[in-house]
Amino acid sequence: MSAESSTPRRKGRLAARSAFVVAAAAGLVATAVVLTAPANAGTTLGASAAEKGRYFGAAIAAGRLSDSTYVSILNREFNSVTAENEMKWDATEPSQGNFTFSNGDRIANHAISRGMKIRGHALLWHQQQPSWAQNMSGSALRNAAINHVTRVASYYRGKIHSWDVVNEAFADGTSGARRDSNLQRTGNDWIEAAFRAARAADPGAKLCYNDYNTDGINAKSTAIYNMVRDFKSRGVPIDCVGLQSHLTNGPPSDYRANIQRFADLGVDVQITELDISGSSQASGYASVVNACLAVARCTGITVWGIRDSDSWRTGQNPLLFDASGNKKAAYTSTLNALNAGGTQVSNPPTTAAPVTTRPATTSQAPVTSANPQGGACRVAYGVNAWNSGLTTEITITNTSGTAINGWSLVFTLPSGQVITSGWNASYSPTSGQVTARNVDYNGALPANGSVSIGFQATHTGNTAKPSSFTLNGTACTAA
Ligand code: 9MR
Repeated sequence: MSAESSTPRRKGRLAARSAFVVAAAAGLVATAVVLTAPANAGTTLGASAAEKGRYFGAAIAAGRLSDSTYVSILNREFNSVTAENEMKWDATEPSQGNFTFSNGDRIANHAISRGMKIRGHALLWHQQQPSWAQNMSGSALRNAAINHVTRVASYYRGKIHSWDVVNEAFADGTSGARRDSNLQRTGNDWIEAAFRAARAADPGAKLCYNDYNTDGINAKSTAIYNMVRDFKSRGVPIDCVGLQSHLTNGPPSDYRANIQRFADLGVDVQITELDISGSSQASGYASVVNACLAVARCTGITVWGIRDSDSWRTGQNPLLFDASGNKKAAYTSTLNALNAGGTQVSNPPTTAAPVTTRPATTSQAPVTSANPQGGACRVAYGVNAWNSGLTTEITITNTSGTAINGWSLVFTLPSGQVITSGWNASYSPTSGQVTARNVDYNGALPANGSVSIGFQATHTGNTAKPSSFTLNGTACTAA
């Protein structure tokens, strides 16, 4: 696959790091922790990380969920998962506008049934685009990309702890420039447009920028640092930075300092794709854990696979379990470092919003508004606009005091806006005064219940929000 072709970019850069001595500290600190921890704390990666207010996850493949050795390690050791490939663009939208979530759902359902967090990976990336998107450019591609972000994040709304909204958008080397790609050629603002669309679609998910060769302080990580600082200063929603950490022997000596400088910008840091080849692998894993535990905002670590035989780095044996599922020395050093090091996170990572079978339709937090008593419904809406298009997310709350079965929301679309696609409702007509009707799975709206719907539209310069909402004929208040 294409990513493997770039493997050498990650190799040979990192010299062997000095060995770590963790055993003595492990003995001292673990004793104190056991006093307040659950009975099995410290005996698995997930339980030990949880003692420190963090998660310990693995990238998993839906196709391996029928492998009993694999699943037993997964269920025993990890409290977070990332879909290694199943939530990527090519997997979830194989033809334009047709979304397939079956393999992503296999992973999500497994995680949910076991109480594991889910890292969503990845909404936009120059690789693993479906062929139809590879062949697009300009505003058509921008519209398709934002629609993709909106639809996938909306589908998984409430289930995802953190999304990699944009993956690997910066160039290697010393330029500090954006990577050239079809997405980048749609305009430099494509990353912030993606983050805004993701926030509108799933306000409860942490939104991450994720990249490799950014583990130390270098031109590439500094370019990302500058982007995050700019986003924070302009209110572009970003919550976390993912350091992939595909390493040889161990992390760079300024790994912790790099994590800390991102944390100091007010974002979480997550180690998102950890694997380590080389003869210092075991101490390298301990170094990564120690660095993460030393920074309160480093909220979790994900290894990129379970057994060496599951790794994309074929033949390098970079993971914590051997091909038979046995714990390696790297496993032991990782667990010891988790048990020994670091401090409890004072601001524990946000847990995902409550899970629902159709997350966009039920169990939404009530929407606040200036006048919540003022009508039979209230609506909250957000518009994310770019040069020629926009997405609107509308949350409708039934404030009538009684349950509604079957609803129609009528609103006025600003002139020039034309709806091109929508979700969680049917829209007719596509301009002017529009009626959005419930679809088969979300017609029941209990008293104080909420439903979120949305649409994508083209515009000719007027990006105002829709107005004059009525629900089943009664005016709504708008927040
Ligand atoms: O591990 C993934 C492998 O199975 C896929 O073939 C490959 C496709 O490009 O992507 C691998 O995962 C990559 C991740 O999505 C992003 N960072 C680099 C990872 C390794 O290439």
